[in-house]
Amino acid sequence: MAPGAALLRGRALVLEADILAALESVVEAAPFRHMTTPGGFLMSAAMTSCGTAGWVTDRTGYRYDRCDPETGKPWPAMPESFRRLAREAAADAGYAGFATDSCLINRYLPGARLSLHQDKNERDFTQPIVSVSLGLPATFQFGGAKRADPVARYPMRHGDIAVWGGPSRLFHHGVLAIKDGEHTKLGRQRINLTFRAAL
Ligand code: MD6
Ligand code: FE
Repeated sequence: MAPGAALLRGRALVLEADILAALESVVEAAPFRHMTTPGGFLMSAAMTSCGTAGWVTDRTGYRYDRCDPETGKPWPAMPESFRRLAREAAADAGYAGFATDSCLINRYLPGARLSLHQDKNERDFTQPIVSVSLGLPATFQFGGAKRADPVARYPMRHGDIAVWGGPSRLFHHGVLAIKDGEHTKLGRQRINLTFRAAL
């Protein structure tokens, strides 16, 4: 995709059953919610997290928090299958020893999107981002260091994993509006797992 970035087609499928079962228990403990951006907009993707830290946004800004603001309790623990998939995919992309402490889980219903942004709330930019696509297909946008840089589009299907780090760690990325459809395992939604080393 770019220097330091790789697209691993179907890479999550080896752990598919474990990942889908673990996803269900995480979402039961910390349900999806629509969060508000600092600018006051409701995000069209619903989110939750697991791991030591969860990504949150509200009127005061974007940050990582050890507790779910909805419950005041720690986020659900990172399932072992999640941790393993993130570590193995990162290694495949050239980032051995990726130790994730945070998985942001996004749920996109048809029509939901994510505008072009950088992931820059993490403490350690030497660690990559590992992004797992599940369910309905999506078009992933991957640009450059500057917002105005040219943007390439990649179709992301169930089981595909994008990894970006090193020279592309702070590159802009986003997701175009999800088209309606029905996925055999996940129904009418796209789920994205984004693993980070946050704290
Ligand atoms: C995706 N998600 O859903 C990529 N980044 O394919 C993200 O890049 C992302 O959903 C930061 C915060 C929330 C996100
Ligand atoms: Fe992002």
